[in-house]
Amino acid sequence: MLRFEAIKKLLRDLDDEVVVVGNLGPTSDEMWHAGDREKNYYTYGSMGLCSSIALGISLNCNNKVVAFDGDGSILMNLGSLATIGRESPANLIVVIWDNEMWGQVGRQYSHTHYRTNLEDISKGSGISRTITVENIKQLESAFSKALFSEGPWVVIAKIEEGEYMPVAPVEPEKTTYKFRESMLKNAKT
Ligand SMILES: Cc1ncc(C[n+]2csc(CCOP(=O)(O)OP(=O)(O)O)c2C)c(N)n1
Ligand SMILES: [Mg+2]
Repeated sequence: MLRFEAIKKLLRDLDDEVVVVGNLGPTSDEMWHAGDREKNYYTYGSMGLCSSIALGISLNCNNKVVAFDGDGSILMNLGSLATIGRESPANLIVVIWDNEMWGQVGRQYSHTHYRTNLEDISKGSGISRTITVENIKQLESAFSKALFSEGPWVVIAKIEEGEYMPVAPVEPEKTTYKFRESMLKNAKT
């Protein structure tokens, strides 16, 4: 499965109120090329922080919040899974795009290519709703189940690395400003 094809499918019919936080680099680029959304939050530069940022957002709003994380980034901040297990927000879905590599910086194999199992680590962190998917059909079915049930969910999506899209023309300050404005429209009181 190619991440860009999968991202296009998952975002195509997604409710406008669902927040999607993108891992740095190609994942955020692909989210933008799939169609920019008010509630997309792109984390350029912030390796390891995608799921942590999504966790923080999920604890402060009633929207469903989705992290589109990467295997390398999650490996750099495994504590984020432990904290997600500890806080257990029902509105959080973490999708880990697992290409078994640090793709953007040279496609070196990551630990998931060897013996590290991120689904087992999620379960060991107290996250009971987990699944590993290998193709788009399985992913769509897991994602829709996660959207319409209580989480937190961790979905490990095994992907092949494809060609990269051009870097998206987004700036961190503008992304944050636009995203904050959009969240304030329906802020918790
Ligand atoms: C703290 C920090 N260390 C290293 C980098 C350089 N870097 C940028 S992307 C990346 C790999 C990310 O891997 P993964 O999350 O699996 O995403 P992929 O590129 O495979 O889509 C690295 C090492 C960085 N941006 N920040
Ligand atoms: Mg990777």
